[in-house]
Amino acid sequence: MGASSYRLLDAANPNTIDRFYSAARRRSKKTAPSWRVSDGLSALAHEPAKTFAGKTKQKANHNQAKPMYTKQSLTNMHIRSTVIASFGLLSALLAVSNAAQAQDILDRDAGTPIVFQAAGTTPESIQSSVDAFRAALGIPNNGNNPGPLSHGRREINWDGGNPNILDTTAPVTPFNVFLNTRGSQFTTPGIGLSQAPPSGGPQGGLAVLFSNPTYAKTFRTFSPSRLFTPVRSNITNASFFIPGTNGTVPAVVRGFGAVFTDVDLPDGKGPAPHKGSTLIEYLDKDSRVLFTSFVPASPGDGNLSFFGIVFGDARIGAVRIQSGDTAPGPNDDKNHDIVMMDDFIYGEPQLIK
Ligand SMILES: [Ca+2]
Ligand SMILES: [Ca+2]
Repeated sequence: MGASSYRLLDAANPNTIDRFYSAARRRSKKTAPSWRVSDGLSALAHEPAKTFAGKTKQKANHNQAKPMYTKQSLTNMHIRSTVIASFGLLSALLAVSNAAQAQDILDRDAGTPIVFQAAGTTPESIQSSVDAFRAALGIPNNGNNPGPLSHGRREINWDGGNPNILDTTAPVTPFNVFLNTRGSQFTTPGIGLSQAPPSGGPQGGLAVLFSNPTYAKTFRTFSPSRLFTPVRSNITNASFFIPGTNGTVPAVVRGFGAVFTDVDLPDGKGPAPHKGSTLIEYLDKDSRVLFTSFVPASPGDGNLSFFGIVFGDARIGAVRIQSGDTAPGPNDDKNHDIVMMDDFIYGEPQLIK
């Protein structure tokens, strides 16, 4: 695919977009067809790009953009403490929605995961939470080593091992770049998944991929210099395999966490429960929902969020992520919370018993 095919949302080429999109949908496979879809998810998954109306983003609660959890609170935090814990209005609203969900979906046989979450204006705002999550998953980072391995974790930062790599990769699904080396496969009901810097590089980054120059400032990386995103969808599915088997041996992991940029909702306003825009759903090997949570928000451009959970044993077979309430393309404004993803961190894939 050439660079021109990145310009998928270019309104000047609707026929090309539709043809590409149709072909992509015929190719795409769902890894867990029995996923229980939360309100509105399916409707959002294929939301078409809208025109860029140039609306001014509502800078809600700029001053509230700060870490939602202290380092201390991250230690031994589990579902029920997350439900109970509240540090200010944002956390209180999150807790309310978490409480309702936890009551509804928590599988009593699934164990109680430790929850790690943070949000704020800078990478430092979430760093301690990410590091605590890494430690809980295990040491070492197993890199590209073949499995099965008994300990450690895997990480993907989308950066190609070098912050100077600024290429925008063509959207593809399934995304198999790390299938053999790190035991994870990603799919989307959209056209595909791409790695890109917010702007710049040979293909222009997200600003060109989505034909929206405002994206250069809307998003920021946690690990320089690239982010990860579905194209023509806000849904990313992850499944796991034993590294070194090229996807032939399915696996389960103890935990999974992801970094997000520019999660604006919930913004602390409005009646509770106030729905978030960004959601992670964890499923077992039989596609039963183990746990679901919104990702904490930090309103304002380019802020960062992290959410991850760790179970006592490897029982997560798949993860479904809704990043933002709308597929990328429109301006990030009061009507659209556009969100990009950065680092994925997960437990060492284990054989399914
Ligand atoms: Ca990165
Ligand atoms: Ca946003």
